[in-house]
Amino acid sequence: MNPMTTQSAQAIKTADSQIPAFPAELPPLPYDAAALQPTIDAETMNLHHDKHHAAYVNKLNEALQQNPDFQQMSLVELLQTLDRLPDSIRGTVRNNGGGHLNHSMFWQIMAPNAGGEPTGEIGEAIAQSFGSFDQFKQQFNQAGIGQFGSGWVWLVRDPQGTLRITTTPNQDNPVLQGMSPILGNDVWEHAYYLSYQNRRADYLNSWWNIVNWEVVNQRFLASK
Ligand code: MN3
Repeated sequence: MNPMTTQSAQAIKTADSQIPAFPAELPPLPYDAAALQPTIDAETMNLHHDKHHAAYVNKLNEALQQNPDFQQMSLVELLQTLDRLPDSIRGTVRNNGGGHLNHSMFWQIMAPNAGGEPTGEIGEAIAQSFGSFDQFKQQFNQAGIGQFGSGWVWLVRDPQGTLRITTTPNQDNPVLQGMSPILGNDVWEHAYYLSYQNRRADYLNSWWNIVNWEVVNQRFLASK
């Protein structure tokens, strides 16, 4: 048993624990593709959801099709026990299972007519942990800018219950490190390039205008 096994097998509390690994299903967007304009344009939303997320779902299903032993697990469980998977599908499951989990959260934590100051318990927790919402945003945006290449920037709850800002490469989800994702922004170029080109910082800054704090607060409560 390698040292990662003990850590990765530790059950974590997360709002995403009900998402099945198999069959993976593409959840519909909870709003119109144009609803998040001007922060995210409709073409980006359509490509991002209908092509990118759909591809993660399809590739995850293909990988698990021939591996019935892993079809009954939740997606979070599966990603927390990657070391049990056959070598032939481990990388595919990590990338596409992570992609499916990440994007399933992403659509939900955004909404039209949203943004503003965080409300509920998460608002208090952010102020307590980071000094203020503005300081939190600055640190989060800096981390997003600093993520080299494709990846995600996150607000997570660590196993000790502390709120932290982290980044992950590719489609890795914080559950791989035993952390519970509260909120995450996609900094792959496919998330912003049509409207923002290379200006990732502008995208990160604008994104706060569409964050659905009600859902983020529910995710925070579910992580406790
Ligand atoms: Mn994406």
